[in-house]
Amino acid sequence: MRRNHSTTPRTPRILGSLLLLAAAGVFTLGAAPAARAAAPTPLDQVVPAPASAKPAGAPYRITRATGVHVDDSAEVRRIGTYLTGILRPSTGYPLPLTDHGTGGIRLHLAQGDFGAEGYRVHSDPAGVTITASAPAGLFHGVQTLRQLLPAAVERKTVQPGPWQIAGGTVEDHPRYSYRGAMLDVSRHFFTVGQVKRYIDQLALYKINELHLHLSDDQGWRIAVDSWPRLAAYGGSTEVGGGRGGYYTKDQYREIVAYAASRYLEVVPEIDMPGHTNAALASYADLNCNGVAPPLYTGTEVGFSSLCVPKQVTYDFADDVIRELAALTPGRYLHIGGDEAHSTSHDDYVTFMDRVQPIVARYGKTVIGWHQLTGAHPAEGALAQYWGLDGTSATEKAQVAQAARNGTGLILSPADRLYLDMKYTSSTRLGTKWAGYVEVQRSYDWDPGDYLPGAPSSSIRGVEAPLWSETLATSADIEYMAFPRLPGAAELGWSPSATHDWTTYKHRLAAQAPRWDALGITYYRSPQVPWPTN
Ligand code: TNX
Repeated sequence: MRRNHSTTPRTPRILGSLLLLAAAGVFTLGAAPAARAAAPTPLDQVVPAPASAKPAGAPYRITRATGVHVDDSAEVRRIGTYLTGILRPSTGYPLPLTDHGTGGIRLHLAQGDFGAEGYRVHSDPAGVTITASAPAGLFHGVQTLRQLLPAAVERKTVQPGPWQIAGGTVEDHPRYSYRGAMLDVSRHFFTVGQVKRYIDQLALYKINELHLHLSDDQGWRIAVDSWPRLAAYGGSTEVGGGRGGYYTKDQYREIVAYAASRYLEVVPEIDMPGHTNAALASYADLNCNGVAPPLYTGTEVGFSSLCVPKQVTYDFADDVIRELAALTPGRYLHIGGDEAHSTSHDDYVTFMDRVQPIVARYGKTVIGWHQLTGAHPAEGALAQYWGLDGTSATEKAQVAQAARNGTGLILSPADRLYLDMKYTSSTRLGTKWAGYVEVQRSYDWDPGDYLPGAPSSSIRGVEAPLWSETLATSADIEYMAFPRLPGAAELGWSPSATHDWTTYKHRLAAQAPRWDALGITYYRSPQVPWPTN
């Protein structure tokens, strides 16, 4: 009591000050988050990190009066339409698209030092201008603009705003020209709609190559007119015995066109000479013993091989590659070449020596999994490295030697970038043959000095493959891809000087509300400081 007595006289003064502070908004819980939400996203808080971000002056604010001004060009107008397609539903503003006018949002092609994919975003109170020397650069600039706006911009119904873009200038261009993601549509088939959904997610992080693994033991997924049973029969199942499926040529063209509208090149893969049970089951003649095996719905690898001595094998390869090349505006055709455990080494070399020239004959550049470096990679071919820390020094040296001889490399280390690896022992989906790959491990390495002895000029970029033995839905795809995919994108795009896990994890965390708004399922890794509301 006595103690209480002695403090009593002070209480009213303290209470009074507390009330004053509260009135000033300092302790009012509702006011502080609202004030934070209104601050525009700093220019450098984008994934992948931009090459340069210089804040300056006051922000631009998109309002009901804002217009979107595009150059008088069909392609720039299309990018403007894409942008207004994102902004109109959530802002509720009309955002008219015009090929004249000043202020507001402007997309502009100009001569300059931007390269094929670089861009500049300049923002001040009068407007935001995205400038690039090629449409792909404008498109990437639009992705940056998206990320500088509040996450609610991604929603499909009218949101409160305000819609501010921090003042200053972002100047940006990619570190590597090849920034890929692979989707295995063979082990489980994914529909055109599911592939488009993934394409949209890739575009948000400036990925520019979509590698489609179109054939494997468990399913053939692309119509080939000259060998119709490949799709009709070989495509009729998948891992676990589901119905499978395949793309008609028109559906495949639709995927290619949709990817192109998001500035992604599609890299089709027909995996050969192993991983071919679906083809061998469809045509008895392709088998050395002339007997077609049954369709396969398990997950073992390495048991199938095309028949290397038979001429029909090369007639088949020629037909398939010709028809696929005709569907492919892109530069590359991936011929697989991994895990050919049922093909002798000599046969493997013979096969690759005969098939690579077919790819060239139809105007495409070969990509193969890195086992191709154990044969004779064609001039200009790229090898996709999918080894891991534990890969033997001999195998790494073979890849590095090929790189010194001119073979370009795409890096997909399985213990870093395989999106199908489980995050931890309790991840429900995925596999673990390359170990568990948490978000930090996936991000924390440098493609530039990764493979000993490979010249840095041989590194064309990175790719994050997603194998689908355990994945059947878009939610499954997303749970494995997010949050690792944005890290892969950053490895491919951002200068190594910006590469830093301790700052990246905060930028990554800030993407989560955007994924929520887009309905993207993701793994809430304990390594990432996710926002709590
Ligand atoms: C290895 S990576 C494979 C695939 C599997 C994958 C599962 C590569 C070139 N071959 O056949 O789907 O592991 O992670």
